[in-house]
Amino acid sequence: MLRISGAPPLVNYLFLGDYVDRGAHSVECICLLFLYKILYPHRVHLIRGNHEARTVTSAYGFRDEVGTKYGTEGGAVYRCISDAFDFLPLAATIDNAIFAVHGGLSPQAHVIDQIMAIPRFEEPPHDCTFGDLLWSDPSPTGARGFDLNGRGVGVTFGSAIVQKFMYMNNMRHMVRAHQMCVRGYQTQFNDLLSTVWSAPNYMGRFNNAACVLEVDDGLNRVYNIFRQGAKEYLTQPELESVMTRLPRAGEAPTLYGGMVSDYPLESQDTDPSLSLSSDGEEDALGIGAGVSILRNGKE
Ligand SMILES: [Mn+2]
Repeated sequence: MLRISGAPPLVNYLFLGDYVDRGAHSVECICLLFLYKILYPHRVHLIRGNHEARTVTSAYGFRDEVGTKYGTEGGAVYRCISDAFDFLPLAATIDNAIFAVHGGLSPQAHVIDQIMAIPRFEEPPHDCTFGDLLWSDPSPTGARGFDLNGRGVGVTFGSAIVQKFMYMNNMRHMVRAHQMCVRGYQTQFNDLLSTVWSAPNYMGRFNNAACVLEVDDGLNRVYNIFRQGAKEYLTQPELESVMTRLPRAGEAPTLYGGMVSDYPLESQDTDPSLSLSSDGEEDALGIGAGVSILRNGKE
C-alpha cells in the first residue's frame, strides 16, 4: 500500500481504523502506524475502529498475538497499546467537506458538535453514539432511515440519514470502512457515501481487491485499487500490474453494486459478547490534504 500510494511524509494519510486482529502481523502493523504518527504527527492521522477495543482484541486475536510475540512482557505490551487506542479520535473531516468515520452515523448525533462532545478516552461503549460511530453500517435493505444492525451492535443507516447529515454539517461526502468490498471500495446513496477497504485477499481467503482513496486539493476522489502483491518487494512493472487506477469519481458511472451480496452478513464481525463464531473485518484508509481530526472529549 505504501509503495503504491507513497509513504509519509510525501502524502497525508488518514487511516480509518481496524489496525489489529486480522492476519498474523497486527503488532507490526500498529507499531508501524504509531511510528509514522510520532514521526509525522501532522501528516498521519489515525481514527478509531471497532477493533481498537479491549473486548474485541481479546476475542479476535490481537491479544493472543501480543502474548505469543512478547511472552512474559505480553500483558504489559497489550495494556500499553490498548491504552493508546483510548486516545484515538472517533472521526475526522477532510477540508471541511468530507466526513470520515470507521463505521457510520448514529441516531443520537445529528451534527458534528455532538460527536466532538463525546468523552472518547475510554473503552468504547456499545450502546451509545460512541459505539454507533464504530460499528454501524449503511442499510443493506434500501431503507432510508435507521434500523437495527444484524451485528448486534451499532445501527444501519439509509440514504436519507446521510443526506440529512451532509446538509446539517455542510459536508459533501462521507467515507467509512468497516465492511469488506470485493472490488476494494463501494459507493452508495447517489455517490454521497464511500466504503473503502484496504486489505487485499482478506484473511487469505476472500480474494478481494483493496483500495486507497486519494483526495486531491479540489476534493476530487480517485479510488486506487490494488491486489495482493508478492511477499517480496515488487518491481515497478510488477507493481503496476497489480494496481488499477480508475477514472475520477463523476467521470464514470457509480461502480459496483452489491456490498450486501458480496459480503454476507454472517461473515462480518459481531459484538463479541454475543458471539465469537463469526468473522470478517478490515482496515481502510484515505488520503487527503487538510485533514481535521475531531478532537472530541477533553485532551
Ligand atoms: Mn470494523
